[in-house]
Amino acid sequence: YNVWPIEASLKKVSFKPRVLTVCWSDGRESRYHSIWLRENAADETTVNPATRERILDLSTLPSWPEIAAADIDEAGALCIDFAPEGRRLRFHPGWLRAHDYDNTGDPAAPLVSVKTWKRNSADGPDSLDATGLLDTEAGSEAEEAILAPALSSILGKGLIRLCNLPIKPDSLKAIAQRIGPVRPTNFGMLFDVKAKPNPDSNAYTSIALPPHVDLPTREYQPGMQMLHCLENSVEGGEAVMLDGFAVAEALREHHSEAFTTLTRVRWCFANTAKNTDYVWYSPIIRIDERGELCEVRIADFLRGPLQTDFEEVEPAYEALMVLQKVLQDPQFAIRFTYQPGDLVIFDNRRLLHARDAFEGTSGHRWLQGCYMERDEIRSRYRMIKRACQQ
Ligand code: AKG
Repeated sequence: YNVWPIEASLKKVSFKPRVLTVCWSDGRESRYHSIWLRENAADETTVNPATRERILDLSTLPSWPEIAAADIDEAGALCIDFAPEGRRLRFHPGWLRAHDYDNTGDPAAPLVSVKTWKRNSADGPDSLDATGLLDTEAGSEAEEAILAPALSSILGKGLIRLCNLPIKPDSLKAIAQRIGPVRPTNFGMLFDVKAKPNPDSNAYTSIALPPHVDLPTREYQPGMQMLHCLENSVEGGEAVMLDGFAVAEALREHHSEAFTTLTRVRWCFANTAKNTDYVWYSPIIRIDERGELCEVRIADFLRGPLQTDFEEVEPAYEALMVLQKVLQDPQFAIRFTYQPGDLVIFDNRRLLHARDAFEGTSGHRWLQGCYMERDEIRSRYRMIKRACQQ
């Protein structure tokens, strides 16, 4: 936790009561506010050493924290005497440098740069051999050698196909847990995608499924989905996957009015079954405050009746149909046939998945699936990177 790479050493420190300036060995100068430094100290009055969570409430300090003295100690760390507390606190130079306000780049930028792709993109989605993943020791280099590139692909391209995993029913749980906790839903911890009697989802039939995300009917639709093939001997049932962000970017570029309408109008997504009644309202494309894409919510078979201003209804449907046409453009979709032992892991708030109809009597098709949050992928990826630095 306290190990931060030291890019440069501290050379000189100067201060005013509320601002501290340091000069680094490579000539850079960094400024920090006293209140920011006080809040971010790592001592045990500020952070609980057991949990590494903050326990300091700034408003309980006698007054605004100010700097009474500052120097660089023999180990090269910055030491500050804070007034009026009279507390001397120490700051690791690597940490200070890593958190310099002037560091270039957005601290909240994605861990891996997002690369949208189409069917013929040179840098399209990857397949990886995951033979032996479950035989590796958890946290070992052998496990991380498989997980690191897989997680990087998921973060950057939204999708990875892992091959040669066990074809044992329920082994998905152990595989998923190598990354992080699974998100259970009303379909269970794991769900079985196979044609079954009395299906409670179109996925559990043999009909074709259009490009969709799963569970758009939830306020927070799962960030990740995993589909693990246990059997596939049917005619048909080819898997289809599209990068929903590539589709949204194409709309933004070529059909800007439709794009804007899709980011504005809230559609209803509903799934009313015998024992559950899930409903949520959301735009089909969501962008953040900087205009970056953050999610798509597309699933025609789970859209409920639109209720919006009278004047919005026709433009909303026009935009929807532009989207539906673009989704059919073959330049976006990749296709593949699941092999037993394949596991696809994809960002369910970015990627769209679909399948062709299959002939239910010609053989068996059985996928097991589960959900997970994007946070788990990011956390696991950071942990692997952290292990590499130590
Ligand atoms: C789902 O479970 O949401 C599916 O779309 C299943 C996909 C497939 O059967 O290939």
